[in-house]
Order: sequence, then C-alpha cells, then structure tokens
Amino acid sequence: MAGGVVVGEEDPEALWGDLSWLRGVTLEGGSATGEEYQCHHTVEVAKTQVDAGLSTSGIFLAHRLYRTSRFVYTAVRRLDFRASFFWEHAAIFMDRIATSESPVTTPLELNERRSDIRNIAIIAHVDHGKTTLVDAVLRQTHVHRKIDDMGERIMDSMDQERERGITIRAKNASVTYKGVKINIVDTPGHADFGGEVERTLRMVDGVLILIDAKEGPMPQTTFVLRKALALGHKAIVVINKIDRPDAVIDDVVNRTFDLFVHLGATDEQLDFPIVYTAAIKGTATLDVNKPGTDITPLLDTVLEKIPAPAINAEAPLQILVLSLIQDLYKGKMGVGKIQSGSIARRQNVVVLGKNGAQFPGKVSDLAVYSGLERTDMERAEAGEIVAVAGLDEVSIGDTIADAEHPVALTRVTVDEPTVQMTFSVNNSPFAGREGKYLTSRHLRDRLFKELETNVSLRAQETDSADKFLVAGRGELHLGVLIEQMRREGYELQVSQPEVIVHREGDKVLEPYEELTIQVPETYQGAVIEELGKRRGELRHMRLIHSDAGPSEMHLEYHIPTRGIMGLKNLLVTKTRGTIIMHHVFVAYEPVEERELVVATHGSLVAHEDGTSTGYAIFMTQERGTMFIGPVVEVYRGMVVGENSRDEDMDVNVCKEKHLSNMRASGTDEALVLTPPREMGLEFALEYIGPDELVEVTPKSLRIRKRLLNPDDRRKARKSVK
Ligand SMILES: Nc1nc2c(ncn2[C@@H]2O[C@H](COP(=O)(O)OP(=O)(O)OP(=O)(O)O)[C@@H](O)[C@H]2O)c(=O)[nH]1
Ligand SMILES: [Mg+2]
Repeated sequence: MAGGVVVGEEDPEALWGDLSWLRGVTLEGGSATGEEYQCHHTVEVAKTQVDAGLSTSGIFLAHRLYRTSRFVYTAVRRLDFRASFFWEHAAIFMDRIATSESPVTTPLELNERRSDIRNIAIIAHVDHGKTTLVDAVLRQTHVHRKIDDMGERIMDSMDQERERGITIRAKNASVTYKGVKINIVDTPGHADFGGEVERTLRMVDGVLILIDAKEGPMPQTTFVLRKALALGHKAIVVINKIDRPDAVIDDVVNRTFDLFVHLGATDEQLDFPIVYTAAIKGTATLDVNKPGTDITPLLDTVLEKIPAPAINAEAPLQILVLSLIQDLYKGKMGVGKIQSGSIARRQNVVVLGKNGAQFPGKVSDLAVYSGLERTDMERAEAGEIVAVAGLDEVSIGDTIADAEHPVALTRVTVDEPTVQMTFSVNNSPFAGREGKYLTSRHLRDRLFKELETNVSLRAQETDSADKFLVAGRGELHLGVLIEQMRREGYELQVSQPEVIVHREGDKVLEPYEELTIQVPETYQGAVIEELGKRRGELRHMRLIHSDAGPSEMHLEYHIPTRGIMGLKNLLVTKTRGTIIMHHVFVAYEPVEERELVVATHGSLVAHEDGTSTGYAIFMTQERGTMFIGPVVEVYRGMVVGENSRDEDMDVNVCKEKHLSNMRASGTDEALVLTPPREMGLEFALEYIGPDELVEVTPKSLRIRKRLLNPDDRRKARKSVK
C-alpha cells in the first residue's frame, strides 16, 4: 500500500469526539481498499494490542476503529489506513474517556459474600422478552404447583400490564436452583418506566441484559445498561428470540460488544458471558450452534458469574428501601436488600428519611420472596431481599437501620420528570354522572398517595384548588396513572402534556431524546419530512434488506421531546400503521431559536347539547373524521371530530331529518356512516391542543374545548390576535 495520511491543524482533543475532522484528511495515493479488508485490518491491529496486555484499550480501539473504518470507507472510500495515526489520537481520546465517563463503583466495605443467594435484575429494551424469560425460569424450577396453568407472562399481573402487553412495575420473584436461592426482579422495558429500573439496580448484585436476536441493542438497552455498568454490576448478555427466522445473531453480538465499549465498561465487565435463549420455548444454550433443551444453562451461568451478595453480617442493620408495596393484611411494606446485619420480627429499628429525619419504629412483619409469593419470616440475614411492615413513615430511598447505631445508606436519585400536565376536577356538563370520586379533595389525596410508590412522579398544588400540576417521565407514564384512576372510579380532566423546561442562568434548556424508527422504505420520505419540521436531527440511517418482505429503513434521530409529542398518531397514519418507533430521554439541551413546526389541528365542535343523530353525523362526516357515532349524548363545546382543515368548526350533530324532506326527495337511500375513530386515552392525549381538555370518567373519554361557549372562544381568539 502506498501513500499516507496528512492531517490538518485540528485540536487533537477534538479528533475522536467528533469525526468531522476526517473531512480535513487529504489522501495521497493509496490503493482502493475494501471495507472488509479495513475491518479485518483494524481488528487484527487491536488483537495485537490485546496480546500486548492493553486489553481495554485494545478492545475499545478495535471497536472504535471498526466503526471509523466503516465511516472512512463511506466518507472517502480510498483511505490508506495508517494505524499508527489512529493509535496516537485514540490514546488521547481514551484518557479523556477515562476521566469523564469511567464507571462509578462504590468502594466495598462489605467484607464477606453470602454464597447461598444470588440477586439479579432482568433489564432490556421493551418487548425483548424479559417477562417471558422469567416464565421460563419459573417453569423450569417448578415454583408453583399450578405453574403450567398460569398462562403467559405470569409476572405481568396488573390489569393494565396484561391489556397493554407491557410491564409497568418492577416485580420480585425467587427460585431455588442447585440449593441456591435466586432473587429475580423483572423490570419494565418502556422508557417511561426507567425510574423503576434504576431503583431495582440498587437492589441486586448483577444483571441479565436481554437483547432481541433480530433488533439488537435499542435505545432503552443503552439506557439501562449504562446505569447497570455505572453501579459496577456484572452483566450476563442474553441474546433472546434466537428462534426467530430473521435473527442476525452474530451482528447482534458485535453490536452489543460495541455498546459495552461505548459505555466505558471495565475490563471485567467487558468479559461478559453470552447465553442464547428462546425464552418462549424455555430453552437456553451457551453454544449457538447447539440448540438448547431447557433453561438450565442460563441458571448455571447465573450461579457461576453473578457475584454472591457482598455483606457485612456482623455490622448493624442497614436496608436501603427501593420499593414499597401495599399488603392487604400487613399494610405498607418497604422492600430492599439487607446490606448488613440482620432483621427480626418485633425488632426495634429506625427509619432514616430525607434531610436527616429519623423515625423510630418496630418491625411488625417480615417477609422474603419465595416463588411468586412472599413468605413470612421471623428473621432474615444480610444478602437477602426482604419486605418489612410496621414502619408507617418509610418511603423510597430511606434506610431501615439499627436503632442503636443508625447509619444511612446513600439515597437513590432518579431522573427528573420531563413532561407535565394539569389534572383538574371534572367541570363538564356531564360531571358526576359516572364516577365515585369527584372532588378536588379526592383528587388531591389520590395523587399524593401515588407519589409514595411512583418515584419519578411529581405532583403539586396550583393557585387554583381544583387543579394540580402532575409531572412524569412521559406520556405513557402519566397515561397509565390516569387510566388507573378512572378504573378506581375517579372523574377528572387533563390538559395537553407539555415538556418541562429548565433554566440555567439566562439559558433555557429543554429535554431531548433519542428516537429510533423502523419503517418500510417506501414511507421513509414522509417520515423524514415530518421529523425535519420537528427539528429532528438525523444521526444514523441504515437500510435493511430482507428476503421475507420489503426493505426496511432504520433511522436514528436526536430530537427535542416537544417534537415527539403528537408524533406517533401522525406517523402511524402516514405510514399506514407500519412504523415502529421508540424514544428515550437523553439530556437537557439549550432551546434552539429555530421554530419547531408541529402540525396543528382543527376540531369539529358540538354546537348544542343533545343526542347525536345518524342523519346529522352523515351530514358532518365529510368535514373530517368523526370521534362519535349516532345516539351519543353530547354537550355544547364537546369535540366530536377532527376537521380536515386546521381551524375549529362548530357543527350540529343532533339535527333530525325533516320528515317532509324525506317525502319530497322521494329517494330515501340508506345513510352510509363511516365508523368513528376509536378514541383511546393515548390518542386523546396526543390529539388535544392547548385550548382543549380530555374529560376522563370510569366509562367515557371525551374531548372538550376549555371554553364551552362559542362566544367565549371567539372573544379569546380575538384577544390573542
Ligand atoms: N419468537 C420469540 N418470541 C418471544 C421470545 N421471548 C418473548 N417473545 C415474545 O416477545 C413479546 C414480548 O415479550 P415480553 O416477555 O412481554 O417482553 P418484555 O421484555 O417483558 O416487555 P416489557 O416488559 O414491556 O419491556 C411477546 O409477544 C413474547 O411472546 C422468544 O424467545 N422467541
Ligand atoms: Mg415485561
């Protein structure tokens, strides 16, 4: 190979963070080298570095270079790849990484390990199969007499979990395998419930990071793995769904490795074992070419690779409370791992709360997890995960400590909410018809009770007694709460969700997210256009050919949370339901000057109180999309559909057809009504604008204008102008 690389005067510090420096590289001569060769070459170079004892940097660089070479290949195509140049600058970059992003491992003062227990959390992106894997483990170990009759996704026991097919709350179970008790926490994969995962990670000593054999690492994989590695946890990589015909296992393993490196995993963390599973069939194998027969290879790997809990059995009692449960008979129970000492029923303890608060108390009941249930115990020792009753004051983040020597453990911090909306008393004309709990008092008590267990939620009173400001980690997080409340018999009205901005000095910051999209190639134009308007910055784009169906485009965006709001409905319509999208919060960043164009809508608004008629709906439906069908009670100011134009329009949906007309026309053809749009809570929340509200009752969901009287709305519009 001839030629070399000449670099400009760039600041070497900046070289690796931002690859745009490559544009300044001039090429002199050089042979046309294929991508394949370059990849091989970089890996070979890295291998020699590993052999020379530079394992982390070697592997790190192998991956970094691998990426770079791919990048270089597409950017300049004919690069003579001179490794020494890369090494030199990579070393500088490594130093920077080491100082800024190295994982925080808390120094272990704990001096023993308890070998009869393992505590693990299962973490992953949404739908990668965590709960199904727990099923497989529960079945294998016959935790319950009736386990085979319990159906699928046993741990998803809440109604909304079963209906939505997702896990919402982290939950504990345990199995005994080869004489060792394995406490397992199943966590939710949806980004909105990331707070649950963060806490769970403090309760365990290692994680199973599950990765779908087709999809590979996704945004939430990065989020949860980053948190786990930062806590110093050892991970077992579980490549799940290997039974999928479209699985690309090698590729997924490589990308997983990349991800560990990218997240600054330590040498020890990088040396992760891989187990290949088909959770749905209950099988696992360590050798991808040999199909598994049961799940035991996974359990054996857990026993071998996940460290037994580090404890200090002799020291005074310390339990960090990481979740709260409500037991029917025992009341509120704080759940956490006994870090040191032991705890017994009727023991005097002290709860160490926020800002140095101390609440003395007595343990009334004590339970450990066994199988799917909690079993009462008289006493439990360090290393075990326990639920403690009798301490009314206990809340998440507190330490349950020895009464004589109370020492607090570091409190948990969870990411701040990014989205907020107001919850208010229902004051629509139909208020009080369907609900049991209607007053601001009811609303207030329910919200503040929720705060005790729903850690990433915030609620505060406003200057109006009927209104509360409620903040959460996303629309789904708040949506689940609203749905829960209506099922319990509450009536309420909620406003359009809006993002929470922060102020730092004179700068205004807003939340940004990473958004990944998979869509058939044919629709990519529509998607890219819409995201452009919403200030999405395209970071990666990958076309995936498939023998089975049309080619798929994978897009990765960096986008303000504001730009994501209301996006899903829109793109689902534009892509005829073929889009799959996920987003996860990344950081607060300065608000850009550039306008963010979010499509506005116009609503069809009922003009009077009454009951809708087939005739009137028929006459109205050509204006847009109806949300209601015939024989529905409506009130003036209620939104009954979406106008196809961007402005509101008052419509009369209660008009009767005059009998005389019918006779006169002589042709009484049947009215063909288009079925109204299914209006779920998520749709309603995405749909409404700032001057609209969603009215939620146990039986109905309605959208309404804040101002019901058309004259008031007209005046309000004028005053804005
Ligand atoms: N083909 C195949 N499908 C699987 C496998 N494991 C799980 N699934 C399917 O993947 C879907 C999601 O499974 P879950 O177990 O609910 O996934 P999860 O990770 O718990 O999802 P969240 O809790 O919502 O994050 C279900 O439809 C499962 O049947 C597998 O090994 N092979
Ligand atoms: Mg689940």
